[in-house]
Amino acid sequence: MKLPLLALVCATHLATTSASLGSKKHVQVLKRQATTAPPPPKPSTPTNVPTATASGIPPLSKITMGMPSAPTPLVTATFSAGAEPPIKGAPPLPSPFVFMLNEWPAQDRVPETNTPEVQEWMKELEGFNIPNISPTTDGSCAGDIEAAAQAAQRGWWTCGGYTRSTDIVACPDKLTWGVSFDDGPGPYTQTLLDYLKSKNISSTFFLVGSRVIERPTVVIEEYMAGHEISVHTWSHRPLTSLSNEQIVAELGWTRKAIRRMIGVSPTTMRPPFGDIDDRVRAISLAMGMVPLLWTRTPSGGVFDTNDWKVAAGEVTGLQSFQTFENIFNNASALDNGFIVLQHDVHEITVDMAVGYTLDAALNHNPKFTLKAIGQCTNTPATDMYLETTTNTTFPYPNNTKVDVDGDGKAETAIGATTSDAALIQSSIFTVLFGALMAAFGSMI
Ligand SMILES: *[C@@H]1O[C@H](CO)[C@@H](O)[C@H](O)[C@H]1NC(C)=O
Ligand SMILES: *[C@@H]1O[C@H](CO)[C@@H](O)[C@H](O)[C@H]1NC(C)=O
Ligand SMILES: *[C@@H]1O[C@H](CO)[C@@H](O)[C@H](O)[C@H]1NC(C)=O
Ligand SMILES: CC(=O)N[C@H]1CO[C@H](CO)[C@@H](O)[C@@H]1O
Ligand SMILES: [Zn+2]
Repeated sequence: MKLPLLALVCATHLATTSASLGSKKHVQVLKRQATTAPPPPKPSTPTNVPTATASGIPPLSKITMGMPSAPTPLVTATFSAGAEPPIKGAPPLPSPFVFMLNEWPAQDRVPETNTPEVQEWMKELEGFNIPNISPTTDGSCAGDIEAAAQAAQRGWWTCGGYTRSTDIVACPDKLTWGVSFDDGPGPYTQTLLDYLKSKNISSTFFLVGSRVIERPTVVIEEYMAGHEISVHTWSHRPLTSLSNEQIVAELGWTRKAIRRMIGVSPTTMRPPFGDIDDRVRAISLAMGMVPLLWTRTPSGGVFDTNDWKVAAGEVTGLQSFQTFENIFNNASALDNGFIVLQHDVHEITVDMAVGYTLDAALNHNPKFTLKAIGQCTNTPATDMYLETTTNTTFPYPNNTKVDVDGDGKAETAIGATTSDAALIQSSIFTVLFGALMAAFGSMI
């Protein structure tokens, strides 16, 4: 359906423009970080400064862009082809991956869409009502005022925090943290895996296809250690800015790369920057991938640890740690659990997690339970992959339609009664976090 143009920019959009600028900055920072000098450190006043418990991690005050690198960690576990994965019914591990240049799209670029693979994956959209929503200019509110004005109808998360009943945005149980790491595998992911193992913590890993083909053994170790594997696109672009074919290509190639390494295809995905709308949702769901976001408030507040801003030289390690503490404080007051954005692609963000933030979470009072997102949402491990799921509604089956265009009229039984209520505006977060994100905003 064609969306009507709105003359007025809704209040929610105005309130959240600064948050979207944050994610826009993220895009730019990722591109220029190799050449740009860090700005002078901003003042910070952390309440308590911990010392790292893990060995080899610098003091928090030294964790900042440009810090000296530690040696790249060595692989600590190897798994042979044919090894049995920890997921019931999963196929044995595939043969070792051999990279062939002509078998994969160029890294970190939106894959070409005129390829047989993408044309094949496009067939997965048949029978689905993919809303006719125009791509946004660049995935930011400020970059596309017209799209921002339609954010509510588009169900655009970036620009107002709009979610639908099919999105997973929190863990249901109070004081439960759904742990996840994005953008890897990176050169220091191994350090994180060793730490998670030593503390018996499971995480969800949102993998970038361009990284998957670089570090297949790390992907295998993540999976074999019982962590959850999810799709985080091929080139990490804001998906709302891409065409249907490009979104299919981004998801399809990443799913294919993951399956090549571990033999299974994730039933979940996380859009880069959280940039999702009803068109992106519909395509993801049609391809059998349920969107997993992170906890966010309609006033623009996000449970974003800012760890990526440390790697980009925008905030210090101390400031990011303070952000964590604030998230923990506020999460403690929630009636449900929470999902926080963290990254494992940079050495700095791994140091933050391994040296400080995971420890702070484990020692938190009141006590937090740390689980991977599938675990915290009581999703059986087998449901996390297409090859092993026995659930007829997760991911949503091909002939099931949900209210993907967000006009309040669900096209199917699933979501028919819940789609309207699913707007985060009407969720409990509204009341709880009304004032919170103003505080976050001023820190960034
Ligand atoms: C989805 O359903 C349509 C129409 O029933 C069908 O043409 C298409 O092949 C199905 N796709 C998958 C992946 O099953
Ligand atoms: C590790 O955690 C799982 C729950 O995630 C629990 O069942 C198991 O007993 C724990 N193992 C150890 C050694 O603590
Ligand atoms: C299947 O997944 C849905 C979530 O979509 C969940 O509510 C339901 O309990 C699951 N069913 C089984 C049998 O695990
Ligand atoms: C209830 C609670 O813990 N509120 C905290 C949320 O985080 C802000 C900082 O962003 C603190 O000032 C509040 O105390
Ligand atoms: Zn990301």
